[in-house]
Amino acid sequence: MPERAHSVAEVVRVLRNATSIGVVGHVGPDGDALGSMIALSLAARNAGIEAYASFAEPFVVPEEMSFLDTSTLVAPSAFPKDLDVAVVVDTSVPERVGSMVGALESARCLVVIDHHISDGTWGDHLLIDRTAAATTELIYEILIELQWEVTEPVAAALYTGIVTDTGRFQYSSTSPLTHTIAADLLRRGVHPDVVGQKLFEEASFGYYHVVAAVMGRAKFDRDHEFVWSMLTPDDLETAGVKSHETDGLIDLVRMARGSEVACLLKVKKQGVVKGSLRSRGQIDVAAIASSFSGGGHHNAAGFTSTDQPDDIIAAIIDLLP
Ligand SMILES: [Mn+2]
Repeated sequence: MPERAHSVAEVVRVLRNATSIGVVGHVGPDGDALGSMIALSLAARNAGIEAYASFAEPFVVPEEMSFLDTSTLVAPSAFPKDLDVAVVVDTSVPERVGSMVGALESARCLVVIDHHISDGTWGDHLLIDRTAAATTELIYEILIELQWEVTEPVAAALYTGIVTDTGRFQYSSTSPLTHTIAADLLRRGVHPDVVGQKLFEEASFGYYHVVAAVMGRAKFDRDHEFVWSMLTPDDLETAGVKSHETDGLIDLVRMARGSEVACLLKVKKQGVVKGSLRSRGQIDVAAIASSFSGGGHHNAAGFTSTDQPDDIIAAIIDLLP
């Protein structure tokens, strides 16, 4: 597949003529998904177009992103059907938008904007750019082309996508363009210190106990340069912490010097296990994730499994050199 399927120009043409727009991100939206939804819908509404954003249940905006302008956000049940243009952001597969599929497919036309590896078969118009560090980089490019105003709230949403998906401008996906876009967003009023504090420097006190439990359980297989740990439903319950507050845990698990690959297994109540994988660059963890029907990028990927945690870890170690 080419690095960029279809063009910004094609998406711009569709959006320019839209009479109503609904933007949907993947379930459990991260900063990039939520930032993309908010930025595009808000800029469209400011441009005089009827516009909404939503995502499937659980419909909860993560606390650390609650500083964003959520005025275009509606509950999934209130998301309009038969929109002129529906836009899927930060994923390109129907399975990742959960219950929103029906509403999206009832739109006159479906646009998909994403930066993940994909077969790119869903939607009428696709913009899939694997070189983009964040979907909000693509949204930024589209808004500039459309000449829809990038106000401070729009800029803050775009910046949130970039700063979270690049690990604060650190992952290998970070490009000169990433910084150029970020620079323009600062010029438009984004305060990186304020956004950074909200996104990265606040947690509930209960989170300390979750960190202690997960880090205390970590194992380091030095032969395979593989470090891993597990989060249990009990950890969350005891500490009174919600699952979405634990997105940063993998960044602690992967710190061990001498580790090449890290894995965090989050065991859910129904015996479902969500796995996060990270690589320092030698190993393609997207390939490992795909053996569990998951996906992602070379250095960061994820999957869902109903196997026992020990069996999952054994299967991963089998795939390591
Ligand atoms: Mn993303």
